[in-house]
Amino acid sequence: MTGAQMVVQAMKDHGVEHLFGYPGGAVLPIYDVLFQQDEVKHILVRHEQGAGHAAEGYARSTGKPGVMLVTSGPGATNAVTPLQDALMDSIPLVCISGQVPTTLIGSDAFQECDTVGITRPCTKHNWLVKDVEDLARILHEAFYVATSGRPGPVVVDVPKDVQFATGTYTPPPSRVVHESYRPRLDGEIERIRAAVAMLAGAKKPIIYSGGGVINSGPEASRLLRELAEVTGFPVTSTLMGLGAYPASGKAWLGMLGMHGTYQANLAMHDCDVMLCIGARFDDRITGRLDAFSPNSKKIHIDIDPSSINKTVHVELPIIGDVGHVLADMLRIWKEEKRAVDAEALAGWWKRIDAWRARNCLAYRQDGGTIMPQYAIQRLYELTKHRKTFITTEVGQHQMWAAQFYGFEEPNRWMTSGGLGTMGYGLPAALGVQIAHPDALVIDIAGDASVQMTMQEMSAAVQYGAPIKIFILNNQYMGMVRQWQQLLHGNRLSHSYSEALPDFVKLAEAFGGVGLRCEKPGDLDAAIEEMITVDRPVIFDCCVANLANCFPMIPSGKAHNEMMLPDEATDEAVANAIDAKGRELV
Ligand SMILES: Cc1cc2nc3c(=O)[nH]c(=O)nc-3n(C[C@H](O)[C@H](O)[C@H](O)COP(=O)(O)OP(=O)(O)OC[C@H]3O[C@@H](n4cnc5c(N)ncnc54)[C@H](O)[C@@H]3O)c2cc1C
Ligand SMILES: Cc1ncc(C[n+]2csc(CCOP(=O)(O)OP(=O)(O)O)c2C)c(N)n1
Repeated sequence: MTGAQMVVQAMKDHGVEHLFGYPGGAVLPIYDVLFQQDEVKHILVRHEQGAGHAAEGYARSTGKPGVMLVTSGPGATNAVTPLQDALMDSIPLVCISGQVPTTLIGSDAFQECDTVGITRPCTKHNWLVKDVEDLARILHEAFYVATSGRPGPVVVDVPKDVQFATGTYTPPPSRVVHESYRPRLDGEIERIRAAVAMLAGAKKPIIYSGGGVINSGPEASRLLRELAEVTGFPVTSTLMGLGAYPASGKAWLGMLGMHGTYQANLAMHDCDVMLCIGARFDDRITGRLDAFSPNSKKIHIDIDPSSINKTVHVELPIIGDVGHVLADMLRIWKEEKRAVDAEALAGWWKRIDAWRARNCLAYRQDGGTIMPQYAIQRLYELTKHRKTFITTEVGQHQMWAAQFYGFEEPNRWMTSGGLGTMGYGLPAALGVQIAHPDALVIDIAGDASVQMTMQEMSAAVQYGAPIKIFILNNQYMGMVRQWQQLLHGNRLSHSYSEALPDFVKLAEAFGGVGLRCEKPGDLDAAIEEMITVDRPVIFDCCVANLANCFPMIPSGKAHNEMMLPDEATDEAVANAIDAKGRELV
């Protein structure tokens, strides 16, 4: 086989049905092989960043690896953002890049860049293939590394002469045993036993779950629900873990962290035993580290040993896969006939309910302007009975989506958490829709973010992917404006979205459908119309310009120093002045 044929054969052997890519000189041999087969379907994006985010959406919504193909030089450098995004959010991504011929490497050849050098810090692992005889082994290893243990992105850089060369293709081994990389799945039983004892003795427990539960697969979510049921413990989750425990579940406290709920953050602050499941104590969660949950003993289940004690010291680490560890934990709980301290737990729930009564997500929908929170609530009510997937861009809309859209199942929520990449949501929606052609796929967007990868509307139209881009249009980089208002003396430096395009006309120019809604009373009908249109839609939802997203823990502050809606500085909002000296109301 030629190297190019091996690349495509390996994809088939690893069950790849869709590939997101963009051609160029250094990958033409691979494109030629793709042309001559129809098992692997190639989705032509409009920018390599779009290929990466589409592959991420595809991966997150299916549990399978996302695959992308890019050319050398600018193709590879355009892939850097999604690679780093996937690294931070633990998404399995296999990126095949073309490279200049081996004889030209290092000569400043046309479209040459040091792809392995550039992508080394933003991949879990990467390879430059110098000999066609190594190619099959490396491709199989790449799929293994991307999908096993803590998932992540990998790059296989294939010079053009290696794509033309012929060699022997070996199919993937039935079981990969890697010399040095062997992630541990089962947790140490004695530690799990100790964790069970700690949980049974808890008086003010909390379950803090994260993206690792989603990564582990649907069985892990089922076990999390069972653990919450068996113990009656309250559950909160990070942004990345939403849906693993249902938003309608009786133990649900809402998301925690910077824009998390009052009850979730105060319960984290005051708990005596914290069970962290597949989460990584991110700084949006901990706030001021020395004030983070000062009186609790912490148990941390994580597949990646480097996540343990990275920022927060834990008393009881358990290294292993969430699904495996929770199965053992529940088995031991039952075998040992463990029971919770019911009286203490009832008292703890009473306190939590008092915090909940603070109604921290309250907002007022009166007057003729659509409040962004109301728009998400209506979107949720009108789509919750369907098979709906939500992606987002980055900003206030992302946080309102996390707060007001109720996720009942895992793998339905795709957002850029770690890197916070504006421009993620539209291509991610394309990837999700390609994987789930019959589902309703909505990108909850901001007017600024959506312009970063808007060109992928063209790909959506080409592939008949009827994604819905639901823009909360506040004419601002709202999240930036919010920080400027609250933390930078109200100086709104360059956060006003000047010269916005007419999103309705833009949708039409792409061959999609454009809808606009300006009044709360028209919202339901407009959303219904968006849902029923079987084409890509851009929905321009004009919302209150100066609404802020609360609760908010300003960075570097402690959980109990949260800002709540009615404590917001109304004066600051009223006296806002933008970079051009305009007064804003
Ligand atoms: C504007 C903005 C605001 C934000 N505000 C918030 C906020 O208010 N609240 C919030 O929660 N986040 C917020 N985030 C997201 C935040 O930055 C982090 O991305 C997020 O908190 C990390 O989630 P996580 O801890 O679940 O970790 P992930 O990044 O999902 O990492 C998963 C962890 O689980 C482990 N793991 C992976 N697979 C397995 C497995 N199979 N078994 C066991 N362990 C596994 C990994 O090793 C890792 O440690 C915000 C982001 C943005 C852009
Ligand atoms: C690529 C990139 N550049 C800059 C930022 C910093 N940033 C975070 S939120 C935000 C504003 C987002 O505005 P918009 O998309 O309109 O959403 P809103 O906050 O108004 O809902 C910016 C600039 C980022 N996250 N990503």
